[in-house]
Amino acid sequence: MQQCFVALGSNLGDPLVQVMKAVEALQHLPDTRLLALSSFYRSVAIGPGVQPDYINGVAELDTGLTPHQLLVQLQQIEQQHKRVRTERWGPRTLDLDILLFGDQLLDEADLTIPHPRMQERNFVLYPLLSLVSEWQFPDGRSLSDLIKKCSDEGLSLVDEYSSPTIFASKNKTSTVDADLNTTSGDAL
Ligand code: A4P
Ligand code: MG
Repeated sequence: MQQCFVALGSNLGDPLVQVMKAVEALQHLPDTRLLALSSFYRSVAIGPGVQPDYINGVAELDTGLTPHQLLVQLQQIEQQHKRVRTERWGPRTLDLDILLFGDQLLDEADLTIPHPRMQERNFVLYPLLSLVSEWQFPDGRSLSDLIKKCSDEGLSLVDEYSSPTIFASKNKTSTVDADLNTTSGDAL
């Protein structure tokens, strides 16, 4: 099993509902447990034109899938949310990106890990920091160093999800089902 982190983002439809439905779908991935959910942030969109704000967060998983198997599963969840791919960085109902997969480094046509743009994005780094106080990247940089250089401008915490939610411990064998409407901030 590998510890991995998946970024969730949405800025079309009802973004908070979309990401919470995606969290439910993550709980049903094969050979995978949802360990924790970060604080969630509203963030100003980076991309072309005028776009609605995003809702962004990070999920921590424990998975027996390979990185490519996980990517296929995440793309299926995106499709179930009627994601239409138009222009790069265009608005989307749901975006699920693999940020980190254990200490693996991948640079393939369809999959780069760590996610190539995560180190400069406040809407990724701040939610991640709510889950892990420190992380060493393969290039030697640390999460705490990156955060020091990364402004939180354009980010605001979502009230209902301002603290991380713990679903299961890495050492347990079964997943605890948490009620997403009531667990914000409550460790199980
Ligand atoms: N791909 C390669 N590596 C990965 C990975 N680690 N995880 C490939 C997931 N996919 C990965 O992705 C394009 C291709 O990237 C996939 O087919 C996969 O094989 P996509 O989801 O179809 O397209 P995209 O997300 O528009 O492209 P890209 O370049 O991944 O965009 P980013 O960098 O994810 O940026 N602003 C705010 N505030 N919040 C956001 O969440 N997100 C984006 C998307 C732009 N602006 C944003 C946000
Ligand atoms: Mg993506």
